Amino acid sequence: MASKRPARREFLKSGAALAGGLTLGGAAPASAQMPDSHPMIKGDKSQIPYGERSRFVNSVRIAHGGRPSPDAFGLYFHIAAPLQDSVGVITPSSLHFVGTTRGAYIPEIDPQTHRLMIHGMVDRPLTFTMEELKRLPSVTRLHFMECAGNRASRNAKTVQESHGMTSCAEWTGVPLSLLLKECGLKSGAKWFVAEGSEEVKGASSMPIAKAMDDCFVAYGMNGEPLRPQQGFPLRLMVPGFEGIFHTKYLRRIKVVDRYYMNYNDYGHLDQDAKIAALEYQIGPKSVITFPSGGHRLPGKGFYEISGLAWSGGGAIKLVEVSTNGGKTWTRAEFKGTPQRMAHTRFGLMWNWDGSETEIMSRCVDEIGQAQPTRAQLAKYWNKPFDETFSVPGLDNSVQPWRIASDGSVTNGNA
Ligand SMILES: Nc1nc2c(c(=O)[nH]1)N[C@H]1C(S)=C(S)[C@@H](COP(=O)(O)O)O[C@H]1N2
Ligand SMILES: [Mo]
Repeated sequence: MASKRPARREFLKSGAALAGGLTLGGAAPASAQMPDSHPMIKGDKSQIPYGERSRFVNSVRIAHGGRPSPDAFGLYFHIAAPLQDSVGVITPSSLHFVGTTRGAYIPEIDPQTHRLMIHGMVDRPLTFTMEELKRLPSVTRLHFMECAGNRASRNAKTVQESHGMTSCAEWTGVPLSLLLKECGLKSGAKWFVAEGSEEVKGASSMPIAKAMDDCFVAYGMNGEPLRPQQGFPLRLMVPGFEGIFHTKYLRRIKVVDRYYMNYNDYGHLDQDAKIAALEYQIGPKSVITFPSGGHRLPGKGFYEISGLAWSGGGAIKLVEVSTNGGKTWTRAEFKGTPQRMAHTRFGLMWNWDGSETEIMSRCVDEIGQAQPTRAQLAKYWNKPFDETFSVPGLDNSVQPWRIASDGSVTNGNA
């Protein structure tokens, strides 16, 4: 493993910088020129109650996996976030990915009438109004969420198509442990199940230990109430666990003594114990978001490679980037302090010499789990590593991006 920390001075000396500046090749900035002034945005007064982004910014979500969304029945399925345009670690609420279990729709819920019931193996079954929940001590945390289908693939053309089913937001709510203590857990209470308010509802059984550790019922997202697509007025947060556990429109939590099979278990959890065990906690994963599939580098010279890393196992400890197809790896720089079970932004200064190459990232989390390559995963699953290979269960493999000499970027797995 050839890993070294890039020394800034060394980097600048190595020819990336000339005459005190970074070499930007064909895209070099002009010398000092007075920038234009501009008229006001038309209809700007309408933005007083609620602001909108500039009409020059047009990054949007897309239907995931080629499935039309909404479909012929008007139902919404999975929608992917535009990671290729992302900066920092917070996904704006309007661009957060959307995961809906088969045939789900967005229920319109009046928070005044919404209730959360906690029952089952508890001493005092309780029902909370939203007002009551908001009076309780809260937590505010940055957490990623990721759907099971999110993965490096041969077919994806962009990082939005391959990895757009993950997002990261700041969530606010009440610790589930506090609510469960209020109800009083009976001895023998080992699992819990959560139920949403639409017609297709419910998450698979989750261990009580997770509930008492870091689950919370969230009513806030990115500084405002949850958006309807994210579960307004209340959702369950199960940090680091697969997206499907984060029950939206949360109305009921039942404490039970054994694993309960419910709707989500059929056709989702695998019969194979080896696969099923891996369905809970998201493995360490990283992906380069710039440059990535569909981007085009205007010419050789300096670029900051930028990407995201996350793990259900805790905070990201290390991200390494290779700019030569995996031959050597360099430690990337963190932008800000990595948070537990949250997206971490990384960057690496890179001077592209204009020749064809492949770039990729890999990461390690705080408990030492390392992100595998596809070849390593094929070996783990004892499958031939060829065009037919797909990862059973969750797939956290390395995503390579191929850079052609004309600067165009394509999927290295294709
Ligand atoms: N009530 C309810 N909760 C749900 C779902 C759903 O369809 N209904 N989808 C689940 C799935 S599969 C995922 S990946 C996450 C996605 O959360 P998001 O739409 O806020 O990104 O919500 C989960 N919680
Ligand atoms: Mo999902």
